[in-house]
Amino acid sequence: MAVLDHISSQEAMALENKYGAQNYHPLPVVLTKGEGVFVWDVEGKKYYDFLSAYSSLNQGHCHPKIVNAMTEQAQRLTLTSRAFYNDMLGKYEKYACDFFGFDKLLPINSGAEAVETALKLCRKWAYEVKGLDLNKAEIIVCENNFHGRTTTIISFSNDPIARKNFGPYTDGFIKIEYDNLQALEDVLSTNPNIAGFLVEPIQGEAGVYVPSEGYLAKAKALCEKYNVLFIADEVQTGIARTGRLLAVDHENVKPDVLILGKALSGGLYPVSAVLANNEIMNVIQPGNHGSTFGGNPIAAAVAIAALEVVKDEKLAENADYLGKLFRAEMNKFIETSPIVNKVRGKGLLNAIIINDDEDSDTAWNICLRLRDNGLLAKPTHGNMIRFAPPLVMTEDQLLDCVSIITKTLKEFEA
Ligand code: IF1
Repeated sequence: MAVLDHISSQEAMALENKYGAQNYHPLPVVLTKGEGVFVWDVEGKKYYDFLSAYSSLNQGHCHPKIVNAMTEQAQRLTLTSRAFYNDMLGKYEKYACDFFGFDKLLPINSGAEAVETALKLCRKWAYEVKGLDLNKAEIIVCENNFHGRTTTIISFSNDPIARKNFGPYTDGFIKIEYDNLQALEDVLSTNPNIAGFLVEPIQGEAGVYVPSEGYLAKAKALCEKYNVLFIADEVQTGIARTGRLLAVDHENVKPDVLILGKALSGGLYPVSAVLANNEIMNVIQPGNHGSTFGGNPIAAAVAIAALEVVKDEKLAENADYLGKLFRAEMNKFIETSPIVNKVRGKGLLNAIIINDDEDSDTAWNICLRLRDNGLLAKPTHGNMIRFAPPLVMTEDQLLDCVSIITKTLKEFEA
């Protein structure tokens, strides 16, 4: 079998199952093509993508402007490493700094790497600027966080599947309840070694858990009071997903350290970044941190194009508008149906809570049926289904999706 020969869904899944490490449990559907809000499987069936690669494809699949930027750059210069300058990185850094309102950007690849970058930056700042005693710095994180899968990041996860048997774990993290300002102030006011507070503006993996209004702004104010860095992980919530450019923009919060990934490339390439102002970022000096591919010319070209699309196509405004419509339509349905308890979210990052046990397979079965009915979504934690379509969706398409979803849910009412 030549690599480019056409294969069936069954064959493709069998190959992954036999030759791939079994670190995922994908929904059984094999995709071969994507365009805008749609994907096609190898048998030619068309689906709405209602996951967007976990909010990476905010600009839609294969956005022509981003594809052009990528292919043009790929034919000119792909990688220099940071041993040399290249003519794209500085342009991108300036563009992104202006776009998000920071002095400096540190380019890296995956979301987890960007989180690691922020943690290192925070610790170094704590010793060199704040003046903590060496190796005493602690960073506050939240229960049920998801920040990636490196050894340090899973050290402060409380998901047993993500962390069990991967020890020993990295020290220096204190876990508090999410959306609990008192818990935050209790630690800040009693522990003088706190360097930073790492937080997701909306907890994605935890089931699109939106904190109380004012939580982020008040948490930021507490961080300021105790001279602690407010580190926002906007890997999933950023880049227009929640109806603002950043989810912290809903509360006019400016993080000290901003972490971006996923849709920073529009889903074409692993591109992530950490942004901060000079007072913080300047603690990083040559040799302290980096990556062979971080800041490569393709990543730079792709990220500029991806951000231009967000602005030119008013994706934040569209996500805001369609998100309100989606929740309103789902709430109408919930009033008439026992199968769904709740819809929650912001912009086009939403989840529905299925009326069944957390360890039931109802949500999984609903996702299989959604697939049969032409829409792809994935359960998060047993009884929840995350809905995060590309932000380039039209109102007609969204309403079409609502009817697929409600029709499918009705099939489970009995
Ligand atoms: C997987 C979840 C989403 C993230 C935040 C950092 C990262 C992520 C807030 C790391 C990644 C992904 C990874 C993906 C599943 C997914 C996910 F369900 F696990 F939580 F999106 F909701 N910060 N989230 O959400 O970024 O290193 O992956 O580029 O398959 O593990 P990464």
